[in-house]
Amino acid sequence: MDIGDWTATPDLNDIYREIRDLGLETNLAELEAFGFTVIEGALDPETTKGLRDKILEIAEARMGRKLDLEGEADHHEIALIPYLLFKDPVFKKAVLNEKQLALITYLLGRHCILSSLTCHLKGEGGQGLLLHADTANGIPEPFSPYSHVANTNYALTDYTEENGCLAMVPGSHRLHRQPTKWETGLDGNRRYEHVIPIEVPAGSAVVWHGNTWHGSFPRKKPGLRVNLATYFCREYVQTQEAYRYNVPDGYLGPGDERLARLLGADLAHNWKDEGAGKKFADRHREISRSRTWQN
Ligand SMILES: O=C(O)CCC(=O)C(=O)O
Ligand SMILES: [Fe+2]
Repeated sequence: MDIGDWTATPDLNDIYREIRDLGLETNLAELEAFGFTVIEGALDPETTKGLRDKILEIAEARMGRKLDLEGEADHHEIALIPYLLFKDPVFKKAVLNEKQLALITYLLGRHCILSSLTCHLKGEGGQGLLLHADTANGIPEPFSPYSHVANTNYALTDYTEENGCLAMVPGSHRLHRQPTKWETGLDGNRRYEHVIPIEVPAGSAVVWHGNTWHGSFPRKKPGLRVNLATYFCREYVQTQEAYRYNVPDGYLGPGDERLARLLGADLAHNWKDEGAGKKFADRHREISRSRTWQN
């Protein structure tokens, strides 16, 4: 059917049309049905390599030693490499990648913001990252059917279970709760019976609803699994990383309106003596007019 300019779904009309134009309707159906979807080839090979090389360079500087992507034997389990956005222009490309951003916008509305941009750099060993929903940090159960947070996970090395890839529990976004301690395991006799490995080539983007149970498998061989977690939230959720008042001078240029919004430029709250300004009034008007959670 043609999507009209329907007054009941003002933002959804635009987001849906964009998703259709980008050829992502199947991804949208998967996201609704299973709580996650894979966009294969979301990144071209050059960007995938650029992101991976930069992350390794940053990780080496943090750890104070060389890392070996293929043969690394001394980095075990997972190290979080945080606050990547401002470290190189290539990270901006990942955040603004239009396919994943269209699905994130569907889940969180066009006023969503970037919460963090991190790598979970994984070497051999450990128990993996146990199953969890990202809807956390004080958001109470039962979770709402709509997302407060949502995630795009870029595979920057090939994902296989042995390599330590992402783990998902299909359909778990409908459970509206965190897994119990008996439902979090990935390995051996504690492995949760419904978990599946997301085995996809480097350059893929996996997008999921904040309620979906996921984690990542322990790596069973030397070398490194490199990801990029592009984590978004609604405007009322506190971001993990401090962007809003820390955008470097000159970082935003012409055409960067969406990025500015993702970094908190149009947040209405947190005023001082100037009081509630125009942004507050505009947002209030939009919210009272909206009929769907996609606004
Ligand atoms: O290790 C991974 O790729 C999963 C990371 C994760 O749970 C997240 O980014 O929310
Ligand atoms: Fe997570």
